[in-house]
Parts: sequence; structure tokens; C-alpha cells
Amino acid sequence: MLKKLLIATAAFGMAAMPAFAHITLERGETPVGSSYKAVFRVGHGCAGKATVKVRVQIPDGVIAVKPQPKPGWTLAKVKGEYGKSYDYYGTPTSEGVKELSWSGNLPDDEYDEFVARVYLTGDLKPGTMLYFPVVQECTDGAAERWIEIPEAGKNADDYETPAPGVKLLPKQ
Ligand SMILES: [Cu+2]
Repeated sequence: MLKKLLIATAAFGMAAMPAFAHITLERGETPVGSSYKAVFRVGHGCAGKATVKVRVQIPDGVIAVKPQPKPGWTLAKVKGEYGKSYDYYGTPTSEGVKELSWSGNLPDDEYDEFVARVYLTGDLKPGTMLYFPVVQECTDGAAERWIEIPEAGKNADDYETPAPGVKLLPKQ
């Protein structure tokens, strides 16, 4: 019975994959105007191929990004202008990390987490979802692009390759 079910699920491919298998954020909701520990969970590679790079795009309104180093993985930070100045605990802040990546190797049959501490500015709207587009690069040039941003009223389950998101709560 279980075996039959597994085969049926495999036939549907990505569309039928449970959300926990995608790239998702560990903590599903968090208040604006505070720090957030973003834990990106990588549940699988690209159609069986090992993951060699995880690239995360930092959305507007998210500043003071500090990725956590990972043994065996090479970190890269792309810095740039935010386009406006934010107040970060009294310090005007107008530039910082806009994209970060970890390069290494994660076999398809293993699981790992990639962590960054960020600050969610008061510009972000409570009650909405905040999405971090992620590109997952794999061996042989394969890739999965987790960049679909669900429209209002829809959620990640309605998409094949949704960007990982977190629900924003009012400032505490
Ligand atoms: Cu998946």
C-alpha cells in the first residue's frame, strides 16, 4: 500500500511534492522592526542531482544581513545600495548585502540548513508575506529557481517552485 502511494506521488513530479521538500524557511512568522534568524531548509537537490550552490536574494526592507559561515561551504556576499536610507538602531543605513550564496556540495539524499541573521525594517507591512527568492544550482548545470512570488490570496502550495516566505507580524 505504501509502496503504491510512493509511486503514484513520484508520477506527479514537483507539483505534488510536499512543501517540506522545497526550499523553505524554518520560522513561518515573525514581527517587523526586529531581527530575524532566517533558516533556509534545503530538502532535495535538482531532480536527483547534488546541490552545489544556494543563492539567496535579499528583498527590499531587509537590511543588516549577516550570513552564518558553514564548514565546508564558501560564502559570498554581493553588496549594493538599498535605494533609500533605513534607521538601524539609530544609524542611517543605505547599503549592505543584497544577495548571498553558499557554495559546496549537498547530495540529493541529504538535508541541510543555511542561516542568515537579518533585520526586518518597519517599512515592511505586517499581515503580508515576505519572500526571499532562492536559486539552487546543482551538478551538471542543473538548477531549480525558487522565485515564484505567490499573489495575494494564494499560498506557496499553489505553485511548483515558490520562493520561501515568512508571514510578517506587527512590531512588538
Ligand atoms: Cu521540493
